[in-house]
Amino acid sequence: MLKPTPTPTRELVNLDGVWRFGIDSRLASEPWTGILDTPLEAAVPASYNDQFTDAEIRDHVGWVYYQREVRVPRGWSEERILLRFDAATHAARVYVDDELVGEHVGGYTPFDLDITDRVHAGDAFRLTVAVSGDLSNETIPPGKIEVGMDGRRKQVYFHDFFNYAGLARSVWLHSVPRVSIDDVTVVTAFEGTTGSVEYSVETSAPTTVRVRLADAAGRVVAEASGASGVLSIADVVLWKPGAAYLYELTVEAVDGDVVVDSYPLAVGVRTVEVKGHEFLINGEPFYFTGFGKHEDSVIRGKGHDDAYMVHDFQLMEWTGANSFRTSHYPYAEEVLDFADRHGIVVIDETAAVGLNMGVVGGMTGKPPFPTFSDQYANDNTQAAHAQHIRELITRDKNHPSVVMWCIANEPASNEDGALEYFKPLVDLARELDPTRPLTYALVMFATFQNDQLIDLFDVVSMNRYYGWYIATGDLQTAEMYLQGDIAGWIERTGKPIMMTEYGADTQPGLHSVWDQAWTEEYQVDYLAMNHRVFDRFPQFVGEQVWNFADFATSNGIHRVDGNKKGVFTRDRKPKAAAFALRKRWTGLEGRKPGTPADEN
Ligand code: BDP
Repeated sequence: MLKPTPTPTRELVNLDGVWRFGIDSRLASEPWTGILDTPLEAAVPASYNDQFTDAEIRDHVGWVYYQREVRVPRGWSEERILLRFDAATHAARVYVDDELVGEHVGGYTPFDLDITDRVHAGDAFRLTVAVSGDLSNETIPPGKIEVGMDGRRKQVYFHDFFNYAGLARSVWLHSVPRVSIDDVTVVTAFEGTTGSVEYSVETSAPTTVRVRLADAAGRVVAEASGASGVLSIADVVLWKPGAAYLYELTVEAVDGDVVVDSYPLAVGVRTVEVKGHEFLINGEPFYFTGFGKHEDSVIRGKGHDDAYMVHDFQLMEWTGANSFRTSHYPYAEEVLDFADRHGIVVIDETAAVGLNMGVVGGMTGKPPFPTFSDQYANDNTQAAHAQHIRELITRDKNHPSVVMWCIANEPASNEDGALEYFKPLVDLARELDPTRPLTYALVMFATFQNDQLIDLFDVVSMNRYYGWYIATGDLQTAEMYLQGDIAGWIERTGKPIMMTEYGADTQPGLHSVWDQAWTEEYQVDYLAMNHRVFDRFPQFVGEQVWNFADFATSNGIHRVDGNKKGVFTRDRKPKAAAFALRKRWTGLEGRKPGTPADEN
């Protein structure tokens, strides 16, 4: 699905701002049939939960309603008119005046609704959006609604970040021509100094398609006509980690001499490949440094914010990070565009987090009932997961920054049924995108002895907390565990291995000369221990610390004002570990990880 972009043939109106807001329990039965009877207003884009002081709103189970008036530009009478929601977490029903015009399930992928037949150019309409943050065992991510002793419904979930809900990304009204470009796919490669861009274009009706590729200075370097083909670029400049270079592909649908639709796509020419135990970008071994992140900030929750985005990328660059994982859901498209432009490498993860009943069993990893069963991850869950993968890959397939899909975070890959659940999903992902490697982030209790999934995937991504949840405060023992664990995976798989999570909760300002959990020194020493071990294995292809910044979680006695494993605080102040990572990742001290000794 193409991101709405202004072009000579397309226009858009941004609908962000302050909307009328109400929760279902306080509204009349059909809130969309008139002006919402509510004293509340909520900002968009932002999760609604922390905007109010009211606990009933923060922890609301059920639907909330957003409403505003929208005026259709008067010049749009010949156009198709669409509403675009960059995200509605986790489900939405959309009403134009009194009518339901569409629904969407899945909180982190966009959707378009064609409302051409319901609105008129120049006129205003009432837009009402019902959004639900509810999670069940058949949603991605999964959850469960429990009813308490007082009859209150409560959302329970099996992931470690606050279940923020609402309109956390932008909303648009946009125009698309009657005959339009509906999708564009590019696959890039190079041979010596010649690059290639294989493209294919889908249009809403048969029409002539032509494409032209311009370099960063705007010079046209290749042209072609036809809905699919291969463009060749002499003296290609590759998109590289840390050295982004983008061409612009202009796709046009033409009728005789008239351009009926035009759409621009940024294209980075690069290849990605897994070979033996190496992860290759442009044929060269790549070593990931960086973080698992969250879309999370005070007040706006998961609301996208350009200023936070710019600052987060600045901090990543400052620490020497070359990559991050979109843990644990697809991030706003603006984030991927930014990564494309700045040469930051992305592991793009689905929202499939919590497919693991073992987490309920705590450190024993013993599920109260099987994860892959009618009770929990069943056929409907799998169908929702499949649909989510479709929407993710359709949205993000053209981003050069995205080098790998992560299909799930910490699924119960040690349990029976995992293979049957995941095999069709892996097949689907490979069919949708045969070019990128696949991975899943491996939970601690899925070991090289009991994991049932790794053969389906290309890269071993380990989430490991030796020295934190296991061998707490005992880095010597932790080091032995970690060493044995990595060695076991190498022996079993021969695939590239990386650490997608390792971290220690840290309260800034807490200090100790001992190996004392929660202190800034312990976080530094914990990371140093991990790095010592990683550096012993040439098969190791990367390290992404958990987490970039502290973030909000649900209540729990093991969480103090959220998860504190951030290298930065929630308001992005560095803890001591940030300086330690900067030294390692920028090579200020010794050699940068992943660089052969003779390059130092
Ligand atoms: C891992 C999860 C991550 C948690 C982290 C932690 O993947 O979402 O936040 O543990 O416990 O299991 O900090």
